[in-house]
Amino acid sequence: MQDNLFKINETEYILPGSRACQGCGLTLAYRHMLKALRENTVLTIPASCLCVLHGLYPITPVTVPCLNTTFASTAASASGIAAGLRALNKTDITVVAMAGDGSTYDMGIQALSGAAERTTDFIYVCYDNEGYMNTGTQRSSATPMGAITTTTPILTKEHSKKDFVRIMEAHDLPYLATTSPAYPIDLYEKFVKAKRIKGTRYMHIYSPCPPGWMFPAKDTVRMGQLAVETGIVVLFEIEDGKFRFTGRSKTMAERGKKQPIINYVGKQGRFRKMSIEQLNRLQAWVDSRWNDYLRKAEG
Ligand SMILES: Cc1ncc(C[n+]2csc(CCOP(=O)(O)OP(=O)(O)O)c2C)c(N)n1
Ligand code: SF4
Repeated sequence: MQDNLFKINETEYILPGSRACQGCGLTLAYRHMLKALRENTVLTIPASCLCVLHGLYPITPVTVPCLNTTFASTAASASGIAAGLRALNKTDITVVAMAGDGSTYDMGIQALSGAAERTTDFIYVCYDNEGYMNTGTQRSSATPMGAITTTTPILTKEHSKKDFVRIMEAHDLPYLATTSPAYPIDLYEKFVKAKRIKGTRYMHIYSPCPPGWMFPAKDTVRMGQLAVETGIVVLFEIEDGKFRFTGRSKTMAERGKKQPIINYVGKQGRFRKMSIEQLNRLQAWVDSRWNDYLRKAEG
């Protein structure tokens, strides 16, 4: 993939006036995702920060049609839309189901897994802000070990983040990619590619969240960059079974270098009660995954 700022679609699909927080990583990613997918896109979303961003009918800053659904039925809802469009012989419309990590990792996994096994034709997007953020930062199975949430108020989260991307990898999808709003061109190009492919495509967006992760709103992009530079977030794509690093992660893999995880967790208030033992465990978790991906890239 070639970095080229000039080929990004100039049309805006989110107009000024969204109700998301200042510095929201999801909003930044969503803007570039819609630029890549363009007009002929129909969305289905459950309750979430994304739902709040969309606002209440008839006032919304988003210019593509969207169906609100329930958490557990997000992928089933997309399957229904895809079947309806097929019946109408409308083959040029991209169906997108988009949900947070709480909705995806915890509540929507069974409908998503079923649809993926049937290779239903839609793009599933999980924006991972590592908690139930819309309702005030409750713990999800995507919350990293050592983070404070409102449902882990005294002690930090003890268990490691569920590696949901690997669960989706096991479905042998035609296309799967991880992205970050801190690298918008990488994100844009992956969505352009996903749009062209048929079957179930899975896109993961790591979305820094200033209030939930407790960092200043101005630092969203830097936080996204640090996640990648420390290797806790890895940018890659798998197309027809072939794994490849992309963007900054590719450069890091080539140079054999990544930053220590303290450079990332030390900048977020949610990790302020993390013990040294947890920090070491998190570093070991990051190193182990990074080495697995290096092996995968070698083939
Ligand atoms: C069945 C049900 N339970 C609880 C809620 C309340 N609720 C609305 S949004 C939300 C959080 C969703 O978390 P996530 O999917 O991670 O998305 P985010 O809020 O982080 O965008 C919850 C619990 C609901 N709408 N429906
Ligand atoms: S809580 Fe986080 S994810 Fe939700 S709108 Fe605010 S910044 Fe975005």
